[in-house]
Amino acid sequence: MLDGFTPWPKEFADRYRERGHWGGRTLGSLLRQRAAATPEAIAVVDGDRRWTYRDLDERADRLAAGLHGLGLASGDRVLVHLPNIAEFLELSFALFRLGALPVMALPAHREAEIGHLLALSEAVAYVIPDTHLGFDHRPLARTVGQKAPALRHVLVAGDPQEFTALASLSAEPRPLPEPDPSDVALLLLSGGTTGAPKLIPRTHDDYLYNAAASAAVTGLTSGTRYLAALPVAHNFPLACPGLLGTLHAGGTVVMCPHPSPDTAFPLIARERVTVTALVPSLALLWLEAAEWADDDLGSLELLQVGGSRLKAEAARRIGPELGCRLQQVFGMAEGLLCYTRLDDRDDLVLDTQGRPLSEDDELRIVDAEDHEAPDGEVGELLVRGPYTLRGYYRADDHNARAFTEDGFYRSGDLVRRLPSGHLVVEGRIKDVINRGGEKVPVEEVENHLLAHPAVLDVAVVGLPDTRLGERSCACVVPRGTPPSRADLIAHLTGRGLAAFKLPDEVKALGSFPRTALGKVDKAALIRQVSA
Ligand code: OOB
Repeated sequence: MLDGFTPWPKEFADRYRERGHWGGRTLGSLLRQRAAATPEAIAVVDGDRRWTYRDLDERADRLAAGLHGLGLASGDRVLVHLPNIAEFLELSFALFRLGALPVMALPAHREAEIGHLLALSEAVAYVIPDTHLGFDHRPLARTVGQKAPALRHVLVAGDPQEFTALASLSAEPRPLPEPDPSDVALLLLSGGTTGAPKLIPRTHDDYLYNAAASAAVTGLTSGTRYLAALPVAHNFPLACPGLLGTLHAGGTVVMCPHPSPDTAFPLIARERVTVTALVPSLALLWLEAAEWADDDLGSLELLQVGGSRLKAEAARRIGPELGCRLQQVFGMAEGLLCYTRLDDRDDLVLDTQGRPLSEDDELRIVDAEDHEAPDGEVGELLVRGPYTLRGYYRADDHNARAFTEDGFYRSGDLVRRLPSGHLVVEGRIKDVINRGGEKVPVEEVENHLLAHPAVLDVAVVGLPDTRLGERSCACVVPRGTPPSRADLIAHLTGRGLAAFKLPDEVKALGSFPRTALGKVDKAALIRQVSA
């Protein structure tokens, strides 16, 4: 068992097996079985390349053999820093079969994050593209490589220069021992918007369940054509249900190099995409673009939106303007996933962030003293279950704070539960501005501001203030002429908002700083507007 991994206690593991959640299969076998069932079906489309299930299966075997020949072994970590290209799947399955663990870095990561991840994981190999969206990854590999004593190989998808070409590693398949399904299969990154990312161990058993159960609630079939628009190393497009869920269902993954409408819309039309996943800011951008774009989006049946709170104003526009159904997803790389269901009433789909995926997800909603909050009240969400971690990788001190004694993960999310079991995410523990003692609920103010015709996107932040402690600042990306503060105040007052919730300041910006996944980076935004 991987050192630095916290397994589930035996009685929980036994229960998850008895209940059929953990099937005792590896992620590598998922592809093996699909390739046996429908070898000629298209598994992945990347530009002009179309790989069948047989192609992908064989490529994964050949690469696994090549990596083995290079000296990579079960339990080794490999930092994967690839964009949305077919090689991502080939490599991931090769590593799953070898029992080596991909560490899923995001394309936007640079020297600080990559250096940190190499040190924390002690990865023996680092896999990069030659260039991606104008950024040459080889100089980055040179720089970080000097400070990573455990690193032995830099593997490059494309022109390797002095490094090793990924394509050169293809070798005659060799028998490899099957990894233990209860052992760690990959390491995901925590999605916090502050601090250095932590590593989240996900086992074959738990991640396969994550993908398969997600594919079921999302209604994926062999006819599914999933557009991978968000960076595929992230949990949402990777397994919620994403790439792995689509392959599990026997569908086709369409790799999208960039999530902008210019790139995504023509691909949706050409490949007859049926489902995709976006973060709210991108969903807004797609809504804007759909007004003038003439690409045929008629094949799109379902748009999943998650990662941060989708404001009701935006949620309402998705059905009519994109011509597809909306599914809200509230998830975390740590595990728990909540989905609105395909047959949920409209008000639940528009106004909630869904209900837990598994009947064995155990949720507690607690007040500041860890006491159960009264029914329907907002509190912090604590969770444990068949696909929620019991500890971050190599993080004993942090784990002592991030988990309760009995193994619940403290999500830091403030939620409220409806009688139907659906959750409404009201913010983060810290996403409240304390304005001289009055608590300004950030999400609520943002939602009202978004309804203003001149507001394309908005983020409300607290800035240090000598008098109030914190004052509120509404950062606005305008649609056309920026609205004045007086405009917005009149709008908010007109909607009946309490005076203390009115922004003390308004700043118009061209765009917001974003995290690697595309969430608004509020820490960076605060630095930017207070500079
Ligand atoms: C997803 O995963 P992470 O790990 O990048 O971020 C998790 C955090 C959650 O704890 C919550 O604070 C926030 O992102 N979040 C949402 C949300 N979905 C995630 N907040 C409000 N509304 C939502 N719908 O972001 C992620 C992982 C799997 C599927 C979907 C998203």
